[in-house]
Amino acid sequence: MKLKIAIQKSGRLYDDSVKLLKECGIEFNNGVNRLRSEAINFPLEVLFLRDDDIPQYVADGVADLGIVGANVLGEKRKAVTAVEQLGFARCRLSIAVPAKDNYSGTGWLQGKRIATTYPVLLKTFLSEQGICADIHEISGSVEIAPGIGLADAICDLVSSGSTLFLNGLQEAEVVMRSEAILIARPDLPDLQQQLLNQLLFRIRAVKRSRKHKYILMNVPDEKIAQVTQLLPGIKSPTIMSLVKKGWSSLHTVVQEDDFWDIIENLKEQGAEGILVIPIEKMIV
Ligand code: PRT
Ligand code: ZN
Repeated sequence: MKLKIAIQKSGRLYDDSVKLLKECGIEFNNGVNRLRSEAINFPLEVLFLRDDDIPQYVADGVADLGIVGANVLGEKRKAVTAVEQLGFARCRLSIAVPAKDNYSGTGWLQGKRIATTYPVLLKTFLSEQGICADIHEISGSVEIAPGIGLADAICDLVSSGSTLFLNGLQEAEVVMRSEAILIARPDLPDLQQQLLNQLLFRIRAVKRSRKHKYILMNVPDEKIAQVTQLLPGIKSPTIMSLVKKGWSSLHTVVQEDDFWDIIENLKEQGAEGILVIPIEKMIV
């Protein structure tokens, strides 16, 4: 009895999908041109597929699980369960119009030709907005469509925005926000469900650890109360006396985002020798 998980064969999801499984302690070979690989130390088989095919394979039960962008899942509309957001491959599906045009709101799109590889998501968005437009489905290089006179606007994925900029386009509307998600077939048998639970436990420990850092600092004894107050959400840090009299070492776990906000205040309160250390797994 094992779980089969489909991940992208190559592309933007590949590296982070492999990294996540490996950080979950799962060892497998992922050499080029492999179609499948058996994990050595977990009952898991990894199938390498095109991302567009993953929802169908999971819906058909050929794979039990899959990792895809929420955008692909939204477009394909297959009968699968979204299990967990994975926090990588973040992007948005956006409508973009020529930068020189004076975009004035969704009314601008009325009657326009919009090129996209996401006709289903675009159609839903436009009808929610009460806009009637002409959707041109194309299979790639969407960003050049307005420049060659194929369309007035496009609907495509954006992350940094530089592709739009280089093609003289401006982002006009966000149709959906996306990130990689773990999907499962809906009728997962009990034993596979148990394996999925084990895998999820590990995935959540990895996700949590990515957001947190272990920090250590030396603090004058009389400042321990003030410094502790600055550390958000921490009730009881570990405090150990240093050999140097009147000083202690304070250890705690903080969310990295919070940490950067308070570092100056910590230093003002006399904290010294601040070390920030990555956490490999975090189990609560
Ligand atoms: O071969 P296969 O079909 O498996 O791969 P693919 O070519 O269809 O997909 P791939 O590898 O390009 O993307 C896989 C997934 O990564 C997408 O479905 C999204 O969920 C996610 N993702 C995240 C992105 C981007 N960011 C992204 N920026 N996918 C594509 N892009 C493209 C976008 O289409 C545009 O051409 O990058 C360009 C814009 O990027 P910026 O940074 O210039 O804005
Ligand atoms: Zn694809």
